[in-house]
Amino acid sequence: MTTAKSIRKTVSAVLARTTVVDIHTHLFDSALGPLLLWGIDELLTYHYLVAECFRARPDMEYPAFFTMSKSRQADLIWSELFCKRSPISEACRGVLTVLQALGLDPNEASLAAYRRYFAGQTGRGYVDKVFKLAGISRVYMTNDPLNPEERTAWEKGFKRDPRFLGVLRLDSALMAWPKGAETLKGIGYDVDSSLSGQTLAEVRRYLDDWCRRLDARYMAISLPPSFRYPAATHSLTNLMIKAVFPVARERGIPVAMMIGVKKLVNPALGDAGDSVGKADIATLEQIAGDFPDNRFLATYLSRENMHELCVAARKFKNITPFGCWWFLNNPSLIREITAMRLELLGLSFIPQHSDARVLDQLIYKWIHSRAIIGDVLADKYEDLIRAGRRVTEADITRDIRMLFDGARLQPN
Ligand code: RAT
Ligand code: ZN
Repeated sequence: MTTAKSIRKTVSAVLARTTVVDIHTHLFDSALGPLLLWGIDELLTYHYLVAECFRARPDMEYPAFFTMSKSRQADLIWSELFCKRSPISEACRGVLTVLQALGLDPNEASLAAYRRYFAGQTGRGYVDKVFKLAGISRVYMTNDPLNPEERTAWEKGFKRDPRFLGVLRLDSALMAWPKGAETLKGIGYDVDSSLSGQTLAEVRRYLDDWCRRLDARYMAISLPPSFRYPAATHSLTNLMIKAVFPVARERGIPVAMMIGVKKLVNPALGDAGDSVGKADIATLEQIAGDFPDNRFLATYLSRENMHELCVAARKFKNITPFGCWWFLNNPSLIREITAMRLELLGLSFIPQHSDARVLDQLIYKWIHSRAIIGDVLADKYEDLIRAGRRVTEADITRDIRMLFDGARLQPN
């Protein structure tokens, strides 16, 4: 039996040997070739670090950066954020953790040694290594059939790596309707800019076809803070309730809604130019209540919404909160959000996803998150022991599996 004294050690040992399922990444099966990013240049040009580079170099014009080659950008970011000052931010610290875990010295003045190391790695072998270091068994991709490169690869077909699960991402098709209608038309769906019965039926056919082709385990969309339901005059709301939810229900898969992103508040920053806004939790509550046969994975970008999400999940069993998304994926906030969820929801949520865009990021995102989540869990077990409850290693193993095995994403 575990005592309050040894609990921290036990929790971290159990966490270290439990592999996790990462339910939201932007990674790809290595059979999809160049779509899977990895290596030092990709790590350093992660959009989180691009934004930070402009903090260090406010004198630099945006185009001056974006017209540089990727390796020049990486050199600049290394010099500005890692050499001229201490790499304190979470995104910077992440790069150090990756280098250290790979056995590299994170104190190099230039990137030459790192580039030599990564040049010696090969696709599938490197995936094995990273999964092992990150303690991961499976990752969910973010698949967009409207990306021509991706669509061509799926249409051609390839032998899938069972560790990379498909997720149909909806943003490009549905967000800026009727913009997506043009593209859907171009790939054989008879839609027009209206939301007539015929168009909705064709959107459903698109979703169904591509869920089947990808073997999609859920459908996902990122939504602005202004997203509202009921507001059936809004085309996005209509597409969600009349196309996405019915298809998800028929297929027995969840819909992931990632809410609160204000796209391109600074367009000059590209991927790094999005911001956060507070959304209206009543929308999710009403959706969960009106569509009780659908399952919803939900995360928000604003800290305040994350508290409201816990309350909403207590009211609606078809809501599963997941992850600490993007600007919330920082140690102080992960700690706060995880504690709050354990207190309000017990073990009925998915504590974290990596959002990795670069394979190697899995290493740091999971090393960092495991440490914090382990700490918070240990606090909670200590509280149980203080209240006279016995806690065994087997209990802890069962609970941690429950949090990280992705069972809530299994099809109905
Ligand atoms: O965290 C990020 O990298 C964001 O740019 C987004 O990818 C976000 O996670 C999303 O999936 O929309
Ligand atoms: Zn993402």
